[in-house]
Amino acid sequence: MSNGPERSDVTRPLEELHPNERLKYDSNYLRGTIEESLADPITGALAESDTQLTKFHGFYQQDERDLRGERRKQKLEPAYQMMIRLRLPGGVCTPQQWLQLDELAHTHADGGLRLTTRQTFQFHGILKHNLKGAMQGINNALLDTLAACGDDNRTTMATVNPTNAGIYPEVQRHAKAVSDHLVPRTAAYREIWLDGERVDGDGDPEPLYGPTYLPRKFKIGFAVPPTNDIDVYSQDIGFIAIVEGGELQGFNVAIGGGMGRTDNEPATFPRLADVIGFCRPEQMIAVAEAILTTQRDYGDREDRKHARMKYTVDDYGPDWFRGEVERRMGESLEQARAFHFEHNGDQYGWYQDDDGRWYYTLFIENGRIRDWDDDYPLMTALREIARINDGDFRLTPNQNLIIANISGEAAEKVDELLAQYGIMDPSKVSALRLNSMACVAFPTCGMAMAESERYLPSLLTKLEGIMSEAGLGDDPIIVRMTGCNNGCARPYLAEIGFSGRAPGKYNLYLGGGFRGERLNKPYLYNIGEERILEELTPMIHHYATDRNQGEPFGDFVIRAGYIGETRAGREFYD
Ligand code: SRM
Ligand code: SF4
Repeated sequence: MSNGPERSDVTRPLEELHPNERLKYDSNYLRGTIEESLADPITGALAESDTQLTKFHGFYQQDERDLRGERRKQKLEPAYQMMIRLRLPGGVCTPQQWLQLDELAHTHADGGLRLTTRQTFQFHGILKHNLKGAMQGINNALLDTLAACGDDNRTTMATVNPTNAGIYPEVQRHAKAVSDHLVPRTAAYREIWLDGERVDGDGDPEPLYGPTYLPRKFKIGFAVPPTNDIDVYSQDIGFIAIVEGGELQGFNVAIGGGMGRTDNEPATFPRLADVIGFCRPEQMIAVAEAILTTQRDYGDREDRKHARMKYTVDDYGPDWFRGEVERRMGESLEQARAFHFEHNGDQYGWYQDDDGRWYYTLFIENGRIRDWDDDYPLMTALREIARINDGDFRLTPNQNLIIANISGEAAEKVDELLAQYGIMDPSKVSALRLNSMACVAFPTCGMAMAESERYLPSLLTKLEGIMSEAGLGDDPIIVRMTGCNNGCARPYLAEIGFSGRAPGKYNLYLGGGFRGERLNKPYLYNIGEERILEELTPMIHHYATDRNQGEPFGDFVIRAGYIGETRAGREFYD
């Protein structure tokens, strides 16, 4: 462990840093030439430099990859389209907002909605000329997209599990407060999308971030034990609620989690956050700000693959980091308090809280909402449920949806609508599938190397067959898949994880913890389905016969010697 860094990257000349630092600096607080790009009728694309800046505004330029080859043959430019992501602290919206987003999906996007692994909505397939209308529609729904992507604090996650109903409103309030506190202040967003008055030049537009924002993306999440649905150890900052006698005492503070890694680059690795202390609720924002500004000042701005806070924490050590945070706060963190997690999944079906309010957690496979066909009009069913106009809609960190906090009368109507539209009853879905997640990947994600969301369902059908042959039909094993190494479905925390290497080829990871408490480890690289099934079949049968009572699959494969235990991110490849 080092005694601490001697220099702060934020004070170094821009020429020595990654070109994105200059781009941010020169953008006039995220304006760049976005307005000119939007006005250019010749292309469906934005200027290259603007595609970096628009992330801070909440959208990505993509192209429809299924059409790439055909468009190339026809000598056409790629089928450019935008993906918009909302900033939705704690993943909650009203039924009215749901209806507005549903309508926007039809008028401005591809007609569907995507629930993400960070509890927010994405619209896909938005053409450039529809962008401004979509952004204004989101604003009319009293929602926004500012900092949903980019080198800033992204959407803040918070446990939505209904069994935490008592403490839920308070934790939600904290998640929203910290998100609002850390949101960029630049007026560029209002000017460009909401036709606001130009205000550049007045005062300091970004007192917290400065002109170059953060070295890299930054993520915060709030977990309420025993539920670790948000995978708190994968966050840059994880706040773990400590509840005693039904009262929120404060939060344990965990720093330096992250999933991203790059194949064949062992200097990059997933890492779990370290718990560095405890803070009272009224200190939480000051703690978050001190951590974020420490990363702002000491994070690596030269190498974006080493720029996440997990590397700053790993390089300088959690003790140094804690000291710096306390120095900035002018007070010490208290000693971390005891807590215990039981699982990181969702709890499906109906639940009634102590006040008699009802909750229904629906399984939304890989978060994709659309009217699939006449037999599965999921989007229509949810629209009808939203029209009941009671309670709220909560997006879970596992890409599912909770129709939350509704009366008994509304619950009956929800039940009728679910039956009328034939919406999947989670009690009829295997525990394996209910505990699975896949990222978007093809056809929209520019980084995808293999299918994920479009492939995992069929692989799971095969694994379900093996599970039931082994007599494990009702047992949960956490399976997660991504189309590349970036880790968007947090696959390095899965008991069985996959990341795409090439079409039809995946790395297979084993040994993640059932409670999101342990990273897995690469088992085999670059293998196809046949080999995946060949490897997993005997392992699953072995698990069925030799597991200890209550032993999760991830623990079993370590005990049985299939894979070593990963105790720290740096050991991921050992
Ligand atoms: Fe992600 C980049 C989708 C959660 C790590 N992620 C992307 C992009 C924007 C691809 C790109 O840069 O061009 C993907 C857009 C695909 C598309 O077509 O929609 C994308 N990420 C997603 C979502 C939609 C996956 C999903 O199926 O739900 C999730 C949106 C979350 C949100 O609402 O904000 C999503 N991404 C995550 C998570 C999980 C989390 O945050 O809990 C991670 C791992 C945690 C972490 O950050 O360490 C994650 N995404 C990445 C990375 C790797 C970051 C790194 O540190 O190396 C990238 C690539 C990058 O940043 O360079 C990335
Ligand atoms: Fe795209 Fe890779 Fe993220 Fe999947 S993991 S959405 S393929 S960046």
